[in-house]
Amino acid sequence: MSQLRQLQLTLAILKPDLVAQPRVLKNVWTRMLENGLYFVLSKQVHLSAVQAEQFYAEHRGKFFQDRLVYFMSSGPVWCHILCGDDVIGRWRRMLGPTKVLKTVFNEPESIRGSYGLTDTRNCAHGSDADATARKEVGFFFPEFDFEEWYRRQHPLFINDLVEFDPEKMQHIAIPNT
Ligand code: 3AN
Repeated sequence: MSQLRQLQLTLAILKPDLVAQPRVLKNVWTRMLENGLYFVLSKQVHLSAVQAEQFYAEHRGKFFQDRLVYFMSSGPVWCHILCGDDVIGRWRRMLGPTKVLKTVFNEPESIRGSYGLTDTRNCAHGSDADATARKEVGFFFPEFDFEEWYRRQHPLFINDLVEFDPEKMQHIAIPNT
């Protein structure tokens, strides 16, 4: 039965506004773990303006592009490859809608509703579909091999044979499994 299930992978970015507030950052990580999201790989990155512009290439020319690029390169971000059942939808639902100025009223319990500052400085990112997740994971973790992960690591994650290592900020195989 469990072999028919396939866990999904996604990219989460915790943005500079959130990373700049250590207690809030910790709260968000706690929420993620309590919601049963698995951390496959994590890294902290300080994007250059050029990299931020490349990552958000779909927003080229929009009125908020400059402020988005400036913001995303203004300080370090945490990038996480997450996995879980329907993790793309679950993580995006935890985030709440993009536009914080409405979300604080409509979904105050969501991460953006709780901690978002403006429509641009909206705490965090989540890929919106499988194909986007592949592309975005590749942007930050070019070494990550999806097929290899599904072959070797997926059986451990799907059977919950992993535990969270806070030093590495990732779930690793429980010894002797
Ligand atoms: P999401 O991150 O929720 O998938 P996108 O992809 O539409 O939303 O937008 C990417 C980022 O661009 C948002 N996370 C936010 O930082 C910024 N952004 C989007 N729409 C606006 C807006 N109307 N005003 C200011 N910033 C925006």
